[in-house]
Amino acid sequence: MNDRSHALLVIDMQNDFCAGGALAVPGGDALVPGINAAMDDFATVLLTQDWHPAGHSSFASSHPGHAPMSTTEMPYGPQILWPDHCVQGSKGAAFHPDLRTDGDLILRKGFNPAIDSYSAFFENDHATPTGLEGYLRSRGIARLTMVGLALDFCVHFSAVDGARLGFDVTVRTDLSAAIDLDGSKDAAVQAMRDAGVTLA
Ligand code: VGL
Ligand code: ZN
Repeated sequence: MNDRSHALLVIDMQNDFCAGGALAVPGGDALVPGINAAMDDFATVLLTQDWHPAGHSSFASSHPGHAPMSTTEMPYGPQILWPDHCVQGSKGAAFHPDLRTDGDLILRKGFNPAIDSYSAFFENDHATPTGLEGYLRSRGIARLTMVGLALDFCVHFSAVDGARLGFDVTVRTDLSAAIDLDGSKDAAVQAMRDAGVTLA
């Protein structure tokens, strides 16, 4: 493959989502060699990085009395409260040390203190754009293959938003892993299928 209109989007392959991290996704580390190899197949490689300020509103620690993995109501809808993770500049926010980071773009998201951002396209209000759509369109990219973490959160919402925006989206489920909170993996797979995402 060397189709310039087809990009690889590597989502949140960061220490906090890997073994020993604050929000470790089972099987996260094991994806690194396959993702590095997949980068050779694409003319354009983009990476995202979850990038929260300390005290972010998605952290349970910012909501006294709320346990990690509980859900609260935010002005933009329900929000799962996570353990503190991917704090800007921390080791946990850095990419996995073995991940290739020689891609064209690193897109940071989740830096707005008041709004979480699972999707690479929109914050969790589903309205505030990250700018990725414009970047892709201005570079003539129409097809996206997505890999990384977590299948049921950031990959899921990025894939659904990408498909809704008209991109041809494939998720490599062999190069992605799920947190799987209360059936979130099955629900994410269904939502991606319903949105027209190809699961490979
Ligand atoms: C993610 C939960 C919180 C992800 C990011 O990358 O899927 N999940 N922040
Ligand atoms: Zn996050």
